[in-house]
Amino acid sequence: MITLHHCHQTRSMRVLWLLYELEVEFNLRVHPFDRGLRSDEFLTRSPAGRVPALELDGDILWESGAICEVLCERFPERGLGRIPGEVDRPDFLMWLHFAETVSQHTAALTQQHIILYEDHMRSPILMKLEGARLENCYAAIEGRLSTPVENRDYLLTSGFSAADICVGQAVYMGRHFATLDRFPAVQAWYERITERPTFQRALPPEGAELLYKQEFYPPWPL
Ligand SMILES: N[C@@H](CCC(=O)N[C@@H](CS)C(=O)NCC(=O)O)C(=O)O
Repeated sequence: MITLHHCHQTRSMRVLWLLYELEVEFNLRVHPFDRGLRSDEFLTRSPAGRVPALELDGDILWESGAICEVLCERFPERGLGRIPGEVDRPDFLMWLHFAETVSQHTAALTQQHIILYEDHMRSPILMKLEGARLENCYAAIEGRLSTPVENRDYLLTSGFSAADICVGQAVYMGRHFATLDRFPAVQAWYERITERPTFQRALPPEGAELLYKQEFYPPWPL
């Protein structure tokens, strides 16, 4: 049996989206994004108190990139991974894990804009820097998606994969702090992949407590 430990709008959403794409049965345990993640009970599942954590037939896994790789290998039928020997394997690993490069900047911005709720705690320099570094990541995706390859609709030449899920979800989080206005290829790709019903199912349900209460957090101070 599979159980995903999830907080809305966080990195665990990429595992949730992947599970929906894989069409496998699983239990979903939604946790509030709060100190409960540091409880003794939760730390037995994720030793640094982070989501995602995945229970998989008696094993416990954490780290979203590793979880996505394991799930793609465990359920190969939907073709969302690329196994060793496949031509796109190196690009698959590189792009799937690039999601974390994108997300580290979003995590820093989330801390600055949301977790640190008093102005004197915030750093305008850090916010500006992290916003620029997030946009550098968008530029890398833009470069990839603009590479002249026939039918370059997805990150991999061989088509949609878990790499699009991981990076797409990282962009979903990032868009709360940096828009895609200057990145037309990323914008078109983002719209394409988030139209999928599986992405829509991975969004927080109506009325759920959200991490991002605003759609966009403008650079601070204004
Ligand atoms: N590299 C890890 C990062 C996990 C992570 O930091 N998750 C965040 C949510 S996006 C979290 O659980 N934060 C809780 C906290 O820092 O207290 C992964 O990709 O799974």
